[in-house]
Amino acid sequence: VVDVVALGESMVTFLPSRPGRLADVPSFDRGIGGAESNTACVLAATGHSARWVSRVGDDPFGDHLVEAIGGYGVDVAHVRRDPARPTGIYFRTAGDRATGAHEVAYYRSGSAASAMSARNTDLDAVRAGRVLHLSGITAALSETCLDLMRELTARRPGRPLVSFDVNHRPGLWRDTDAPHVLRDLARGADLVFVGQDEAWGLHSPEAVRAALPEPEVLVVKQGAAGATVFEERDVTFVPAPRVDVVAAVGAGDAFAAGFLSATLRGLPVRDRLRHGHLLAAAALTVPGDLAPPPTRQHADRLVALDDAAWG
Ligand code: KDG
Repeated sequence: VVDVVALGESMVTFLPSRPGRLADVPSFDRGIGGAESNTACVLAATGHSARWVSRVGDDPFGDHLVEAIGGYGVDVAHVRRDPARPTGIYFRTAGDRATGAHEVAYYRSGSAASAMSARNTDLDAVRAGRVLHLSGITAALSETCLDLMRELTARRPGRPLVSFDVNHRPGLWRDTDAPHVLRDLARGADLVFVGQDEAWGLHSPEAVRAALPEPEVLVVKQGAAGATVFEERDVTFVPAPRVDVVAAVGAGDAFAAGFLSATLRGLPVRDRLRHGHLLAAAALTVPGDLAPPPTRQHADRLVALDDAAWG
């Protein structure tokens, strides 16, 4: 059984080769993006079996995504090629170091992945892992993608552990009431990751838990401060290490990978959070979405450092 199956859209990413506004930058470096495949890549890089399920165009960017994500050791056998629709792409700046604010320009509407549906997706392959990792981005792509998300978060016996990263991307939502839709989907998950800044206007982790009691495990990420986990009656806050941020994008995906990896290994809650923080720190300190993570042995040694080292 594969450890983690991640489903979602991935895109070829274009990162400005120098600082500045997107309107001014003359050239870009190519990377890969996609929240769910990022998580799968980090999991594979830390020794887990991971599968990415998606659709891409039958075009060179689709080839690149399948090859690059497969190159991380992720199983891409269930990625479908769509001859009629293109692979999505997007451009983004690294963002302001202090505020994390960055510019994003998506070219993904009508993409191959936006045509994903419960009918054209191999649901058995999607549910074949110990964990199914999803994010709120998919729900914003199209009606058929939203239906697929509802199908996958419906509580049913024998399903894998359903992990849901809220990932509210305001630029992707138009007429729909995104907070409402995302909260409904989160209710159906077993493990939810949500940033305090995207948590329905609520101002404390406790308020988020009160509004979202259903998931067995709720992780509220509090930016540079750290994160709080609610699990049964326990509430655990673990501070994040201080790092010099190069680009925040991809950090949430890496955090989810670290937390999921430690969950699969049955580690205690403090260590699950520390593994999340550690892999997020690796992603925060590179310009692209993905950083080479520490090996599992190395990460275990860092996680075992005493509290003073962890702030
Ligand atoms: O978490 C990183 C993602 O936001 C990025 O890779 C692009 O998936 C993406 C999106 O839809 O914003």
